[in-house]
Amino acid sequence: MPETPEQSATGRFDTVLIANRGEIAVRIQRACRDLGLKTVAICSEADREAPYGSTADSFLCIGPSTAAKSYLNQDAILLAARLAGAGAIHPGYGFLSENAAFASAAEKAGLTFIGPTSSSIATMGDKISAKRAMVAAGVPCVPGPDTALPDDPATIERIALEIGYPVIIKAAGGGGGRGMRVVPKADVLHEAIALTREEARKAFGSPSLYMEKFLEHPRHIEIQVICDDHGNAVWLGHRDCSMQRRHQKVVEEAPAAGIVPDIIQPVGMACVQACLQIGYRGVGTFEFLYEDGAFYFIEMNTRLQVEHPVTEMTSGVDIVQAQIKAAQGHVLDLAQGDVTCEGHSFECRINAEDPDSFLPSAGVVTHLALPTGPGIRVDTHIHAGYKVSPYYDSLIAKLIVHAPTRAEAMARMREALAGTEVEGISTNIPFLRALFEDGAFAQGETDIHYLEQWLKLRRAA
Ligand code: MV4
Repeated sequence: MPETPEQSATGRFDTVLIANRGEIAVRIQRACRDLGLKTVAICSEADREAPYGSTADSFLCIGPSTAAKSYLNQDAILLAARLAGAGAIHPGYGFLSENAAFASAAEKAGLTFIGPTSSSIATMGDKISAKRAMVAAGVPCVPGPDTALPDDPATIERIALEIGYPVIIKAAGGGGGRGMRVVPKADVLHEAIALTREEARKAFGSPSLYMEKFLEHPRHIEIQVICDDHGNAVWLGHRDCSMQRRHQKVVEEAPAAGIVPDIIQPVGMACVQACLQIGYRGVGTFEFLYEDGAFYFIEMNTRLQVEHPVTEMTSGVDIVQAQIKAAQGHVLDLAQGDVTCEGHSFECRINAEDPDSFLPSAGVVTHLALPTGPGIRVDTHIHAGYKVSPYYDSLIAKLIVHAPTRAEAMARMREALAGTEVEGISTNIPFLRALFEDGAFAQGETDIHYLEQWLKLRRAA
C-alpha cells in the first residue's frame, strides 16, 4: 500500500526519547550517542536506579512499576517527550513497538516514530493482511487462503480438505504463538474453529481466523531487512531462532546452519521486493518456517528484535544506527551488493529465572562477572548491586559471540558462558552451558520442538 505523506513522516531530530527499559534502552542510547543525538531516558518507579538514567541527557520517571501505567502509558510517554524536548521516540521491542495507534499518535504530536509507518504496522499486525501482502509480492507462504475463514461449515471443510490435514487455525489478531490451534483431522475441525474464535474475540477483539497447512517439524528462520524512505531496501542475511521454549527464544544464531546461499537468496530478494511494494521503512524481520528445503512465510515483525546483534556481528551493519538514520530520512548508505555475511554468531539470552521451574527470579545481583575477549559482546543493563524487579520480563543480559565458523563460535560461547558469573539470583546459565554441550545442536540438527524435547529428557535423567 502506498503511504500518504503524513503517514510517512521522517524528520530531522536531535533528541530521542527511548520508550523502553533494560538492555535495549542501553543499546539504543549507545546508538544515539554514536550518531551525535541527545537522549531522554524514561523509567517506571521500579527502574529509578536504572544505570542508563544517569548516562542519558534527561531522565524522567513516568509512572508506577506496572508496565500498563508506565512503559505502556502512551499519554505519559508523549508528555515526557514534550517536556524533555525530544523530536523522536524509539520504542525498542515489546511494549509499544508494534502499536499502530501509538505510532500514529506520536506523529500527530509532531514526533518521529522510529519505526515503520502506522499503516505498515497495522498491515503486518493483521496476520491475514500481512499474508495477502506477501502473496502479492511473491514471498512464499504456507499453503492456505490469504483471506478470513467464512462462516459456512461446508466451505470451511472444503478449504481444509484442499489444504490437507493436519491444518492449523490462527487468529488474524494473534501472532507470536498466541491464538492458534492444530487440527489433526476433520472430526475436530468445527470444534477447534469455535474455540479459537472465542479466544480470538476475547484476546484480540476480533474473531477473524485463517487456516494453513500445519508444518510438523519446521525450523524457524528469519530474514532481517532495512529500508529507507526513498525506495531502497536490503536484506542483511538470515538467523535461526528455532531454539525456543513456549515461544520464548533462548538461543539465536546467524547465519542459519546448513542454509546455502542458492536457496535463501531468492527468498531474501522476495522480502526486499515486499518491502518496496508496501513502502516499508526502517528495520523489519520476515519470519519463515523452513521444512524439507522450502521456506514458508508466517509473520513479519515491524520492530527492532532482541536477536538483532547476531546479524550485526555477521553483517557488520549497526542495525540500530541504520534504523535511526532511516527515520531521519537519510538515504540508505548500503546497497545489496555491499552486504556480506562473515563468520558465525550466537546469542544466548540470560534470564533471571529458576533453572527448573523457569519462574522469574527477582532480587539483588550480589556478584557479577562478564566475559571479555575477541568476538565476545555482552548487551546488558545490570551490574553488581542491581535489583532485578519482578515486574518485567526476565531478560537480564545477552551474550553474543562471533567467530569464523559455527564450530568455533560454539566453542567461543562455551568459553563465554564459563566466564559468566551471576550471583544473588537464579539464572538459566547452567542450562545454557549444558545446551552448548549437546551433540545434535552442534550438528545443527534441530527444529522448533528440539529444545522442549531436550528439556523433557534432561528432567527425566
Ligand atoms: C505454524 C506452525 C506450523 N505450521 N504455522 C508459532 C508462533 C507463530 N509465529 C507461528 N507459530 C507456528 N506457526 C504452521 N502453518 C508452528 C508454529 C510454531 C512455532 C513457530 C516458530 C517458532 C516456534 C514455534 C513453536 C510452536 C509452533
